[in-house]
This record gives sequence, structure tokens and C-alpha cells, in this order.
Amino acid sequence: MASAASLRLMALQLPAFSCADTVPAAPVLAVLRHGVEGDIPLPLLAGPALDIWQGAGDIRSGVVDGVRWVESNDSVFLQLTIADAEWAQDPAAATEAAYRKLEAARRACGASHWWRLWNYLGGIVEGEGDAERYRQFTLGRHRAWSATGQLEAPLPAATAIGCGRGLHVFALAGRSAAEAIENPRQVNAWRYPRAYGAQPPSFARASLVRAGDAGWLFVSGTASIVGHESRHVGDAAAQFAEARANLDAVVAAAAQRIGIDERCFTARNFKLYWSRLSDARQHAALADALHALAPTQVLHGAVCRRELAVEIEALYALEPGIADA
Ligand code: 3EB
Repeated sequence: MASAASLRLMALQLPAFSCADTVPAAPVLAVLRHGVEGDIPLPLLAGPALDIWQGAGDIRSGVVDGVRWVESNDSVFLQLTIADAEWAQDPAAATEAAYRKLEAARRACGASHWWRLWNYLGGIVEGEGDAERYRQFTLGRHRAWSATGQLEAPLPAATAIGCGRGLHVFALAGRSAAEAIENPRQVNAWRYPRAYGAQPPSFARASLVRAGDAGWLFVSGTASIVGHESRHVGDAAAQFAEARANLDAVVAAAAQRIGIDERCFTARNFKLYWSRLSDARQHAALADALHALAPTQVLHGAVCRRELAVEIEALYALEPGIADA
């Protein structure tokens, strides 16, 4: 007879993901439009306009303290936008308040674990030294999560990319825990040295959510960083190659963690962020290489270190049996 725990595992249903150009008719966890006027507020240079997260059961939704939530079965999608007036005035305070609200909304939904967060920060590299908006964001997130106990939990995967105005946060959370995966080629972000800010960034290189044999591997925004240092400064194509090497290393680390062949992970989506439009145009062929593997959105959005030209995030499906086929 199956134990209560294994029954629980079998009953767990993960949300489904797809990319499209038209809004689906069925109720969904989230439809995210990429584009300056869209949810992901960045110029979309190539690729499908929409990300769609489809729940496995009945949909319920609401708003608490400005946080919009949509829930289905064991997962919830949350969104919060902070107006530019609040964000630009004091990015650390605005981020801390935003993350406390997100934390409360997640708990209210009964989702005990963060799976994946996306952050789009207006003017991400404005300000000097510790006053830089990204570092202030990092500080605010750290304060909120240290106050709520979240820093003791495994950190989720995340993206932090620059946009025009405001702070835009999107998140997936669930009833089941995600496993935090790190990259042996990189210093864990939460151990970055003091030179990068008063508190280190609170994210894992990837999070792996499993339900029975299936799963999602959410890979964080991944750049040309080895150890904790930016590499190939001034060479966007070499930065792209280094970012891809880091992506591959994260996937290999995830496979090793659970003792499977890395070919069991199938790419389902890439987002390629270029800090400068000129690099995006000059290196359009690099995006094609990703698009050959999975639907890829090419976006104009600044990476959080001025010297970094490019960042790649990825979503992989865990599909056991593929490697033996
Ligand atoms: C890096 O590796 C690049 O602060 O949430 C990538 C992904 C980066 C997420 C975050 C930052 C974040 O440090 C920057």
C-alpha cells in the first residue's frame, strides 16, 4: 500500500508552460505579455509575445495588499508592481515593503515555498556604489527575507533585469519545496563578497520542483560571471558563450543532484536579455542558436552590472526516460 507521503506526491500536479502569440480561452494561472506596454515591460526584439502558465485544476484568484494572486491546485502565481514614484524615491525601502507583501500573500495562499521570482527594476544601474538601485534592491530583499525567516529556507531561482520605470515582481510558489541548485563554476550569489553590496543577492542559480517523475528546472538569470567576477568585458559574443557555459553547468549540477542523466532536462524557454540594442542587433545569430532548442524571447533589458552585456534565463522540463530512448 502506498504511504500517505507517496500518495501526496502522486497527487501533486505541476502547472504547464507554453509560449504563444494569442491569449488562450481557458482560465490560466498567468498570461505574461512581453513588450514595453506589457507585463514584462521590455522591448521584445524577437520571439513569442506571451508566456502562459496553465494550472491543473480549478482557478481561484484575488488581490491582497496590492499583490495579485492566481491559484490552482498546488501552485500560485503572484504579481506586484510598485509605482516609479515609490521605487525611485527609496529603492531599498520600496523593495523591502514589496517583498514583505509578497511573503504575506504567498503564505495566505497556503503556498509554503517560493519556486521562482522575476524582478524588473526601473533604472537598475542608476546611482553609485552602494546607492545603486540594484544594490538597494538586493538590500531590501535581504531585509524582508531575513525578517520573515525566508533566508533560512532554500533560496529560489530569480532574475533581476533593468526596465524603464517602477519595480515589477512576478513569482511562482507552491505547496511543495523546490531544491536549490548552485553552479560549481560560480560563487553562490548569497556568498558574494562585500564589494557587490551591503548584503549579498538572495537567489539560487536554479530551483528544481519535482512531482513524481516530472518536474521544472527554473534557471536564474545567468551571465558571464566566473567565481564572482565579470568575464569578457567588452566582448558581448564571448559573454554570451560564457553565460551558456554557466547554464550548461547549472543543468549538469541539477542532474547530478538527483542522480539522472542531464539529457532528461528538455529546454522549454529561454529569455535572452541584451543590455544594449546595438549588441542585440549585431549578435542576432546567437539568439537563433537558443531558438533552435526552445522558444526564445529576445529582450532589451539591462543586466545589473554595467560591464555585463547579456544574460540568459531558462526553463527546462524534467522528462525521465528521454535519455534511455
Ligand atoms: C549574477 O549572477 C547576475 O539579484 O535576483 C542574476 C539573477 C543576477 C538574479 C538577483 C541577479 C539576480 O549575479 C545578476
